[in-house]
Order: sequence, then C-alpha cells, then structure tokens
Amino acid sequence: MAISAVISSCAGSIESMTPADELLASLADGVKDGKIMYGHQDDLMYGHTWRLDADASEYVQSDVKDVCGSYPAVYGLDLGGIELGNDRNLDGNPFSQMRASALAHYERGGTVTFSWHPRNPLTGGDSWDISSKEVVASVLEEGQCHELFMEWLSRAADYLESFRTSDGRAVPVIFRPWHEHTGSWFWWGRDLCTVEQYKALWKMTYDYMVSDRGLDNLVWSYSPGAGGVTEEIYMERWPGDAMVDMIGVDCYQYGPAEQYAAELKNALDIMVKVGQEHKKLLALTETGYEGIPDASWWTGVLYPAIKDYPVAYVLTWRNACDQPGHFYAPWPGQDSADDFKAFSALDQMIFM
Ligand code: BMA
Repeated sequence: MAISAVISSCAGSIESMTPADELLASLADGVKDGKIMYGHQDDLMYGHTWRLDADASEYVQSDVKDVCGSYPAVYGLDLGGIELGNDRNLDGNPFSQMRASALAHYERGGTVTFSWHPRNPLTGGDSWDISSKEVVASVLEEGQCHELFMEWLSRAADYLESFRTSDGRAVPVIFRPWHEHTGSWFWWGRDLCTVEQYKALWKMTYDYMVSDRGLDNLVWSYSPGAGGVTEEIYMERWPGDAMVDMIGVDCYQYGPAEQYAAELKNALDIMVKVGQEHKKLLALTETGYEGIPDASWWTGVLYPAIKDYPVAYVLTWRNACDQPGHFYAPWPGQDSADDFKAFSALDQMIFM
C-alpha cells in the first residue's frame, strides 16, 4: 500500500474510534506498561472534614491531593438519585457539580467512572431495600414498573450524554451498573432475581443506552463482589461479551489482612482467566479498609495484593464528610497518611 493510503486508512480508523474505544485503548496502554491507576470515589466533591460550596465552580480540593500532592487518576461518582430527576445524588452531591468536576478531571487527563445506586422502583425504597424479590421482574418488559423504569433509564442516559467538552466532544466514562450482584444486598442481587432476569436487566440497560440512545462514550464494566466468588459464580450472570468492556471486582477488608489478601487473590486469579478468555481489561473497581486502622495498609497490604496483576486501576471508596469513621483514603494527619504518600510515589502507581 502506498504511504499516503496507509496514512489515510489510519486516519480513518482513528476518526471512527468512539470516545469509549479511545478510553479503552488508553486503559490498555497503561496495563501494557504495567501501570495501575489509583482512584477515589467522590474525591473532588467532599472529604473527611469539608464539602464543596454549593456555588463553587473550581474543583481543586481533594483529601488525596492534600496528603500526597497529586490527584487520583480515576475519579468515581455515583448516579443514585438521577432516576428521580433529583438535583443532588444520594450522598448530597449536586449533579451539576459532579458533571463539572468530572469534566475538570477529564481535562486534567483523568479517567471518570460511574456507579449507580438507584432507588427501588417497586417499593419506593432505596437500592438496599430487598423486601421484595419481584423488583427486577417488575422493571422488565411487561412488568408493572417497566414504563417507570424506562423513564429512570432515560434520565440516566440524558445525564451521561451531557458529559461534553466545550467543543462538544463526548467525554468517555466507565459505567458500572448493577454491581455486586453476586451478593444479595441490592434489589438486583443474587437471591433477588433469577439468572435470566439479571441478564435481561443488563441487556435492557445496554440496548436502551447504546442502541436506542446512541451513547458511544460508555465503557461497560461488570463488577461482581469478591465474597465467596468462584469462576462459576463470577460468570453465572455474564451479560455476554458484546455488552461488557471491562471486568472488575468489589473487595473490602473487614477482618485480618490475610483474609482480605486471600479473598482478593481468589477474585483476581478468576478475573485474569476470564479476562484472557473474553479479552477484557481488569480493574479493582471498589476496595478499601473503612477508617484505615492499619497505618501501613497501602504499601503493606493493598500494594502487595495488586502489584502482580494487570489491573488498569484500583478505586477506594468515599471519605464521607458527615460520618467521621466512614473513609477509605487518608487525609492530612490520618494514621496512614505517610504510608499513602509512599504508595503514591511507587513507580507502578499512577496519580495525576
Ligand atoms: C455505600 C456507603 C453509603 C453510600 C453508598 C453510595 O458504600 O458509602 O454511605 O450512600 O455507598 O455511595
């Protein structure tokens, strides 16, 4: 092929890449280089002792940055509440500031990921309302809440579609719906719906957002919980290769470090195998040790547990400003702050 033809065919293929493809390609590059990005939920919205002013339009404060001088490379946010048309999400973050801060993070070169803790459409309760096993059935086609639920999906899609740079380009985000479904604490959990119903819920979500609405900025992430997971359980409710771009796991430390390390190793080993077979990138989509009572947790427990795995990122959960013990990243003066600084300085770990 003539050089010009090669160049134009390359240019053509680059132009035809969707925002989601571009994000996947850049995540794959990081994994190829052996790097792991650090992420933190709600990082720019609030921290252990502060919350963004309601009229703030700059997104520069961060517990993580206050401790180590850099921002997390991955910024996690949650859509919970968007389905009702609320102004604020379930943890009090204004959706407008979530969008603006995500954009600021993206423009600094960062990656954005969304989880979703929607209300329970059948009972009116929250995501954790597991009083009925009929909820997933009720939102599927012909279910009594189907129409309502499609409206909920449309509000979520409107919001995800509105992530655009000033020149109108769609901002890619990792979208992680129906997470931790191998446990039974959310209305879409394992004991709350059948395998077929869960798969149908995922397919309905995917078809609506991608086919009906044409959203091309979503990287679809599948993230079971780590507890008691086997390869069979991990894959039991697999929506299908075409509807998943990345695989993850949510794994927290509750007891001894050895127990956490073993649980994480079990899950990551399964994911390496599944990732190879299905050609999917891996991530530790949620992790942490609430209150970080171990001063050397970062380099002593977390890093040894992940360093030999090709995970694109590891995200620790939020630092609630209204629950003093509910935090998963350090703040200046917290017992594990020095160790976190050492963790952030590791060559393999990517901050921004
Ligand atoms: C949970 C807790 C809750 C929060 C929810 C959604 O793990 O942090 O306080 O409302 O996540 O962010």
